[in-house]
Order: sequence, then C-alpha cells, then structure tokens
Amino acid sequence: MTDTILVEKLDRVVHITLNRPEALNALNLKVMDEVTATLEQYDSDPSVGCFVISGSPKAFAAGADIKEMQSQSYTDMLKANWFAGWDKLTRTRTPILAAVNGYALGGGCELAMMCDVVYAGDRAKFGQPEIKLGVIPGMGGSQRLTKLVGKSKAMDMVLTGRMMDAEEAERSGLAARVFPADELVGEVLKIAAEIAGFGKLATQTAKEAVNQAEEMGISQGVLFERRTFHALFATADQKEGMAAFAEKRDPDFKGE
Ligand code: CO8
Repeated sequence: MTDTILVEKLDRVVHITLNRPEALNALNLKVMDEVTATLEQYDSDPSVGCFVISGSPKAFAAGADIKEMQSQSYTDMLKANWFAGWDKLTRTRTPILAAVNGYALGGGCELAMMCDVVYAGDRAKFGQPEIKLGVIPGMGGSQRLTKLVGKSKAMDMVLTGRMMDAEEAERSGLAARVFPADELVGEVLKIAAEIAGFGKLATQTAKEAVNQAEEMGISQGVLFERRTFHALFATADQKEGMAAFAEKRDPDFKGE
C-alpha cells in the first residue's frame, strides 16, 4: 500500500509513478521511503529486470518538498540525515530508467540523475533552482550534474537557477534521448522491456561496470571491466547467448 506513488508490474518491468499531483510531485520523506522500499522489494526478484520512474505530464518532480523542509533547523537536518535514504536508490543493482516529462527541478532533477538513464519528453524542463531559496542542491546535483554536463554548464545552472529545455539536456549529455511528450512513457517502457529481456546478471554487471567509470581511473576501470567480463563466462546466460547467436535463434536468458 503506497500513498505517494503508483506501482505497476508489467511483465519484467516495475513502473513507479510519482503521484502527488497537488504538489507537482514534490519529494517529501514519504516519497523517498516509498520509492526506495519498492526498489528494494523488487531488486533481487528474478522476475524483474528493469525499473522505470516517471511523474505526471506537468512534473516529473518540482523539487524536494519546500514546505516540509521550511521550518527545519540545521540540527534537525543533521539528526535526520535528511534525504540520505535516497542513497538506497543508488545501491539498486537492477537498471532504473527515468522518464521525465515537465518539470524536473532541484531534487527532481537530482532524482532523475540518480537513475541510470534519463529520457526526456520534448517539453521537459531541468533545473537546480535552490539558489533562489537561499540553499544549494542537496541530493547530489552539484556532483552528478557536473559529471554529466561539465563544470561550466553546471555552474551556470547552479548559480543562476535557470531551466534547461529537453533539447539542451540531450545536447549536453544530461538526457540520453528525447521523445514527444505524450509518447515518452510508452517509449521508455518499451526500452525497459528490452533491457529486462536480457540476462539480469549481464545487465547488473554492465551497470556496475559503467558506474565504475565515475569512481576509478582508466586503467583500474578497464581492469574492473575485463575481470567482470571474464566472470560472466561462469554464467549459463553467456553459454545461451553465444549458442543462440551461432544457431541463428533468439536467446532464452534465465538470469543464471
Ligand atoms: N515543494 C512543495 N510544494 C511545491 C513545490 C515544492 N518543491 N513545487 C510546487 N509546489 C506546489 C505549490 O506550492 C502549489 O501548491 P498550492 O496549490 O497549494 O499553492 C502546487 O505545487 C502547484 O505549484 P504552482 O502553483 O507553483 O505551479 P506553477 O505551474 O505556477 O509553477 C513551478 C510551477 C515553476 C515548478 C513552481 O511550482 C516552482 O517554482 N516550484 C518550486 C521549484 C523549486 O524551487 N524546486 C527546488 C526545491 S529545493 C530542492 O529541491 C532541494 C533538494 C535537495 C534537498 C536535500 C536535503 C538534504
């Protein structure tokens, strides 16, 4: 039972829809708890191969819930370790796709960037407007945006609080692809189904390898990739995938 999100399992894909329309899907603590509990519930389920997180046509999420944070003191924030629970999302091993329509501002943009791939509707607006509230990004925006779009554009976004449209987001590396707004969720669910159809051991390993590029230097990263590539030769899915290619048939991956 969830209050702030809708959860739908479509074959091997779990689709989480942020659902606080009265607040443009502002992220309060309950949203964080419900999203991360849902991810944890399905992450190790062999029948689930990909997650999709979306919002509404007007807003993916218009930020952290300003009204919930407004009266908090420094000590309150520190004691609660406010929003540290989102780290659980980044520990999810199954790929997570963000389908962003409308506003992805502040924590909304940061949530999208925590996902593995960002797909945007053509009317999406991304921004880190915290500076206008007297604060700065607090869910990783200063770090992830800088890695995605580079220092100069990240500074421009964080210091002015301006919004970036979908075309600029794709051009600068924040969004992987742009779709017409009303087709976005359907297209992303199709991509998720394709990913979920591959062997889960391989997709999880691919996600780990790409994420290592953020953490390691090139020689360590390439070694990590090579060793995990070697390790996949211990799986039945590698035997199946290569046999299917040689036999000119579709593979039947079991995630083993
Ligand atoms: N928090 C709470 N309520 C919100 C938020 C929000 N972030 N955004 C919108 N709402 C509410 C509005 O208050 C309004 O409620 P009501 O009808 O009760 O007045 C309702 O949603 C609809 O919003 P608007 O009437 O403002 O809709 P508009 O179409 O006129 O404007 C905007 C849309 C431009 C998106 C506008 O709502 C806006 O500017 N929202 C705030 C955007 C923002 O500043 N986001 C950043 C928030 S701070 C943040 O995310 C920090 C993240 C890190 C925290 C980490 C802590 C450790």
